Amino acid sequence: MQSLDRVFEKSARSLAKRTSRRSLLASLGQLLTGAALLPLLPIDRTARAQSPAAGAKPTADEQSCAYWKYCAIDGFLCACCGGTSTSCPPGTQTSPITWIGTCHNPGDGRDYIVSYNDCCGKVSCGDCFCNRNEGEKPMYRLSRNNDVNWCMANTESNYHCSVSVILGVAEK
Ligand code: ABN
Repeated sequence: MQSLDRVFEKSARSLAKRTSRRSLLASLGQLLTGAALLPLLPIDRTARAQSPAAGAKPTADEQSCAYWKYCAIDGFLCACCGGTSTSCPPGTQTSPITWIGTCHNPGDGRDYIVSYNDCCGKVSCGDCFCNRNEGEKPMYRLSRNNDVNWCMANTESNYHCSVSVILGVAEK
């Protein structure tokens, strides 16, 4: 047992010699910042916006442009086009790149990070056009503008409609 204690003591002392408190705090800070920013990275979130489950029916809220989670959307609501607010209509593919917004849910008083994926591969749906654009900036700030066809990265680049997928709670 004593030898085990000695091994741990030795390795702890050697680690303490190699790292300062400041560098430890800096690494911890980097780790926390990285974890907080992870949901905002332009990573493939298509898994969250796949085809609707068999028999899935959109609610009246999902078909209304006034629904809180559509606060930053620009496009046709997939819930009116054969899909739901979170799933693309059958025969379309989800765009892997998206526009991200933050919407306030009056139901629980919290802000949520929402991803607006486009559904691609069919001509424009044409129903329930919804253009709310909260947080959008003019075209000269491309990454902050949502008037973009996110199907451009798909093999079928025709735009059909948009879904809105909640990614998480926005920390204040
Ligand atoms: N993201 C919706 C969209 C698609 C095509 C053109 C403008 C906006």
